[in-house]
Amino acid sequence: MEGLVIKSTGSWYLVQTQAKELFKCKIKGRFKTQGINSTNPLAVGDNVSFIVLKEEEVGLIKTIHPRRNYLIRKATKLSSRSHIIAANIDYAILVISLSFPRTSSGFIDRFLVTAEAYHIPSILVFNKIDLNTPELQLQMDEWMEIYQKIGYACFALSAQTGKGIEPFKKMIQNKTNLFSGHSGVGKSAIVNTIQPGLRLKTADVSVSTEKGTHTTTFAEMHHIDIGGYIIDTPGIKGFGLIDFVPSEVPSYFIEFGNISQNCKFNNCSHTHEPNCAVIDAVNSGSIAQSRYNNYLAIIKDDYFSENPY
Ligand SMILES: Nc1nc2c(ncn2[C@@H]2O[C@H](COP(=O)(O)OP(=O)(O)O)[C@@H](O)[C@H]2O)c(=O)[nH]1
Ligand SMILES: [Mg+2]
Ligand SMILES: [Zn+2]
Repeated sequence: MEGLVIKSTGSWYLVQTQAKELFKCKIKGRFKTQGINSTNPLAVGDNVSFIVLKEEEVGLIKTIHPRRNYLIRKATKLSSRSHIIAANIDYAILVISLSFPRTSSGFIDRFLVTAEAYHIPSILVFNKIDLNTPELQLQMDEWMEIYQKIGYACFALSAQTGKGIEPFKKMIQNKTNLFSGHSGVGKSAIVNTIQPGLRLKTADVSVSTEKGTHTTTFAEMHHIDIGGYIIDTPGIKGFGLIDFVPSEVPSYFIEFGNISQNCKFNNCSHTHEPNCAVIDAVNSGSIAQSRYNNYLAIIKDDYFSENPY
């Protein structure tokens, strides 16, 4: 049988079939997981083949299908092993508010860069538009223009009044969605307009870098009535910058891509080099100044000073 892992406890898995039947399953023996040195072989979102033997209560997972993407954490700070949080995520959704708490463009860009590194498409949701002053409205319009222009889907809505919710619902319908954002931006409120009664245990994102040890908790996927799932990640502080090397960062600023092919040096860091096409594009306005500033801030992060360019 074929199914989707919707819950993982570490020792057993809840697998849902196309027909929405649920099976408790286990794994037997060692599992090959695409060369990842992970503490857990399977995560929510994995598609698996399994068998259910006659008179057995528990199914047996035989194979895991290749993943489109996955979200991963180091098992502990110093560990070389990782913990896979979820796989095959359709959308990483960042909920933003401009009023209170205020989400910065630096935070948005760190999120987007991380999602690119994970190969997870992301969506920006500007919530609390009912609280927008003319000034905040102007700021929001500017940001939406920047991000839409480079290809990110943006939604402006209010979980409070319901304004703007419908197009967003259409977008995430029949998809597997992960919500992130600072505490208080309205993640729970939005999820509640989509699926009343669903209470996420998701930890709020308060910092953009990962420090300290991580609690190993297991994610869960909740089916939503409009179709699709919302991934709940208890104890996991949303996205943080993962271990990518600084030289990869430009490729995660998606609008740098084609432009940087015209840089004089093919390993251009777009910081100080002569004839840098990215810097030229910033000066001519085709790359947003805020994006470039956030790029500089990211490559200058503590993490990268230990792993220089
Ligand atoms: N005015 C207004 N308040 C909102 C909106 N969305 C959420 N809130 C309020 O913001 C606070 C935090 O929302 P919550 O959903 O708990 O945020 P979370 O921490 O991201 O889950 C609550 O008091 C909500 O009632 C909105 O669109 N407009
Ligand atoms: Mg909440
Ligand atoms: Zn350059």
